[in-house]
Parts: sequence; C-alpha cells; structure tokens
Amino acid sequence: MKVAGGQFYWTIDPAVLPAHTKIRFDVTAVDVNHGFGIYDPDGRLIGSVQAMPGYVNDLRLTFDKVGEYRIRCLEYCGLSHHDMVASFRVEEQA
Ligand SMILES: [Cu+2]
Repeated sequence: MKVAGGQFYWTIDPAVLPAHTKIRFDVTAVDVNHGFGIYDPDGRLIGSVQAMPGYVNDLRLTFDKVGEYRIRCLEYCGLSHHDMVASFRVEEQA
C-alpha cells in the first residue's frame, strides 16, 4: 500500500485491502513531516508511523476486522492539519 502525506491530504493506493493478510504501508510525505495514524472501525488508533519527505517508512499491519479504517495526521503540519483525513476499506477476500 502506497501512502503519501501532503498539506493537507493523504493519497493512498489501493483503497480496498484484504482482511487477515499482512499489509505493508510504504509511507512518505511530499512537503513537510506528517504523522500517519490508522484508526480501526471502532475508532481505536491501531498503528502510526512518521511520514517524512525524502524517506519511505514502513508499517506492517494485519487487519482482522472488516470495515472502514480512518487515517488521520498525528503531527501538526499547518493550518488545515485537521483536514488530513482519509479512509480505506478492509474486506474479506472472495
Ligand atoms: Cu498534520
């Protein structure tokens, strides 16, 4: 899964991930440091890693709950920091 943080958005690809499978997030930033934080469908923070320009940091997680996961920025990065919200879905594999 490729992740990039920028002022003030996240780009993530793909937007749907398979459940019960180890996922590697390759996380970078296009401008300043951001904090990539993942919240599960119950709103619990389940993982985070720094998003830094010029670096790719990886985070490996396995999702056992299907549903909508939210991404928030955990590092203050400017005026619209709070708008850095994105999401992806976890689904059972066919
Ligand atoms: Cu931020």
